Parts: sequence; C-alpha cells; structure tokens
Amino acid sequence: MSDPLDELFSPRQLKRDADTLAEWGRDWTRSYAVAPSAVVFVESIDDVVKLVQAANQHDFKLVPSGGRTGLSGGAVAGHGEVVVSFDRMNRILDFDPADRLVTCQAGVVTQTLQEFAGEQGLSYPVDFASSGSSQIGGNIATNAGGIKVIRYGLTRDWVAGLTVVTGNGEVLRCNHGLVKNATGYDLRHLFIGSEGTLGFVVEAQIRLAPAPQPQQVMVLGVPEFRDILEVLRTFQGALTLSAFEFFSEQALQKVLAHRNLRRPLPQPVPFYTLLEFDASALEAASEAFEAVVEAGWVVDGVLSQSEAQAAALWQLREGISESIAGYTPYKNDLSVRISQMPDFIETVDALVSDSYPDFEVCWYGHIGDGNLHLNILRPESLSVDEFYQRCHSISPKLFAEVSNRQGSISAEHGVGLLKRDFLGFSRSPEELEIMRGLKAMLDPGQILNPGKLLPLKS
Ligand code: 2HG
Ligand code: ZN
Repeated sequence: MSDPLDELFSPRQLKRDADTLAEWGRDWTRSYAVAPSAVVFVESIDDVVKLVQAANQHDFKLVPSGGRTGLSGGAVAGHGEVVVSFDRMNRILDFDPADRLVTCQAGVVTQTLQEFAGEQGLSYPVDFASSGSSQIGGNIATNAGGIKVIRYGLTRDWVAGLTVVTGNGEVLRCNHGLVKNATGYDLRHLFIGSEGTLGFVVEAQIRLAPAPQPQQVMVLGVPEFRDILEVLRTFQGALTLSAFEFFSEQALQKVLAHRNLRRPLPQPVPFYTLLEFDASALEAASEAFEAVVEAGWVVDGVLSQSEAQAAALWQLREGISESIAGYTPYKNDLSVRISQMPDFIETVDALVSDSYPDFEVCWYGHIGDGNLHLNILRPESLSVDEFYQRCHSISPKLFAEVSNRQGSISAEHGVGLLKRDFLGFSRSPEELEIMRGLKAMLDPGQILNPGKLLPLKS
C-alpha cells in the first residue's frame, strides 16, 4: 500500500533521508531519542490542513517544528511521528502602519521580524539569544519570554490575531488584530503557550511598538545573592528598566572560556547584574548606582561607552546557554513572585549544594521577572542518562519548594517532555482535567504533538 504522504506531497516537500530526519526531528535538547518517520516542509495553510486530515484518517502523529531552539523537548519526534516544518512558511504577508500590525507566516524568524519592524521605524521588542533562528510560530506556541519582559512583556502580549489549524483540521482565525474585543472566550490565548498540542499556529498578526530610545548597559558586581533584589528595587525606584538580568561568576567563567570576551570588572565577584535602560535616564541610573554602592550591595560596576561595548556586555549574559551546551546541562527554568524571591533563592541554594555536592551549578536568568535559570552541569564521568536520572530524582524536592510558593516549574521554556511529569507541581488536578478536556475537544484523534505537555495518565 502506498504511503498517503507520497500522494499528498512531492519529494520537494517530503523528506525521509537520515540527515533530515535527525536534524528536523529535534530541538536544542540532546537527551531524547530522535526517530521521526518523515519531515514535511509545508508551504501553505492548505498543506497543514491536508496533513492534519491525513493524520486523522491514517492514524499517524504530527510534531510541529519551528526554529528548533526549544529547551524542553517540545519539538522532539521520538516515536515515528511526521515532523511538520514551517521553515518554508516564512513570509511577511502584510503590514498596516495605521494599526502597526504585521501579518506573518509561522516560519518567520524572530530577527527577520525585528529587522522588518526597524525598517518601518518601529520595533518588535520580544528578544532572546536565539532570535536569529527561533520562529514566530514556535515563540507563540511556547509564549516565549526572554530578556525584555520586565518592560515589554511576553510574546502573548504582542499577538493581536492568530490563525491556527486544530487537530480536527479546522482553520480558526482569532481576534483579527483587534485591540478591543469583548465577545467572550479569547481562544487566541488558549493556543498561545499550548506547545502545538491543541492546534498548529500557521499565521499571526503581531503588534509593533514604537522604536526604542538609545539604550545604555551597566554591569554591576554583587557579592551576595540576596542583595541582587535590593539592587533591583533601588534601580526600579529610580528609573524604568528595559532589562534586569543576573549571572554567577561560575556562569561568567564558562562564557569567557567559550568566547573571546573580556571580564566586565577587574576582579571576580560572586554575582553580576546586567541592567539596560534608556540613555536619557543615565543621571537617575548614576544616582541609583551610588546608592547601591553606599549600601554595600554592589562593589564595582561598568557602564557601556559605545554600542559595541553594550553588545559585548550583553554577550556575557546571552552567551551562557550556548557556552555550557557541551555539558548537556540539566535545565531548570523556575519562577516565583519577586516578593518570594529572597527566601526562595536561599532555600534553593541550600538544596542544590546539599543535593549536588559533586556537580557544578550555573545560576543566571531574568531575575527582574522572578525567573531563575538553574543549570546543573554534567560531570564527564557520568553518562547523560545517569546524570539526568540523578537530577530527576532531586527535582521533586526542588519543585515542592516552587509549589509551596505557588511558583512555576517552567517560567518560559515550556513543558515539552522535560517538565511534563512534574506539571502537577504547578497546575492543580482540576486544571489538568480541564486541559485534558480541551485536548480531547480540539484534537480528538490525539495526533498533535502527542506525549508532550500533559502528564500521561497512570
Ligand atoms: C536564556 O535566558 C535562555 O539564556 C536559556 O532562556 C536559558 O540555558 C538556559 O537555561
Ligand atoms: Zn531565559
């Protein structure tokens, strides 16, 4: 019997060679087996509809694939699924200056959208280290956050309209770019962050922001972890921050070893914060700097003197993830409310030192949003499986601390496979039941990204 895919797609769109399967069958994670049966490079909404209908009819499963920069295994195809790549749906379809709305296909790369916005004298302010390869559809499917959330919010906040293909093969067009629309359930937000389990994002209307003023970057040395929050409070009381990031000396050492960069300060300090703000707020920032030094929270600091220096300082923070990738780190992406942060940091710090005395730990993240990235590095002596098992066995203790504070076990990286079995630490049984009900309604054949996000029923 011939394969239905061969009838629907030409060899130009349908690939089954080993290299393509290996490359498009995974995201940035490296700890899951990858075994898709085919990759289809869709070129239109109709292609996606055809594929979904065929999957329902012939009972095969689909895994959506964007820029493949995910960190939770949400785009891994490990069980013979067909990968649906949006690489060729990469056109900007329309721009309306009066509405400041740009209509994009799902495969538009984030940086392309940012550059397009710049050409219109506007900006797309959601930004992260993977902007050069991540795609807008994937960003929406995971409600991606990044480095400017403190000022500009998450991907969700910029999606004014959304077109999705559900697991039933229906095309839904949600919200149509409206600012005000009080006509009941906003289905757009149901799909944002659903990780391709309810529908595939095929097009989006994205709202653009005014172009930012010139920015200035400051890196400060903070000896004590808990004082980072005092520094945040002081600066936030004095000016509007565009970013407030932090990283540990341990994390800095990894970037310096990996890239040709200079230390930000002459002497190592246990922690660093990176702040970005409008250059026009420099005076207020300088006063805040004096105040944090006087209080003893900060021992030294550097202010960017040029755009090139600002970019080099940003690399110290944005380059961390890539520079530790070779350690196949075990990633935690946690958030609690800022008010809970001091006590949370202290508890997690103690737990980590107790649980992983023989592992190297890198702290960094978007602490201004209450979001910590806690990466445990694999010692060479352990296989990836052994290492992950050990880390997994500690996770319940760590997540219980998150849960006690009503925090999130995945602040911005999504659930995918990595956090699926721990979702109950952040979502109640009632919520999980409603989520399952939504899945059953929008994807009754369970063909969309199976095994992701929702914990399997025991
Ligand atoms: C970042 O903030 C990314 O650099 C990656 O979200 C975080 O590597 C990580 O854990
Ligand atoms: Zn991050």
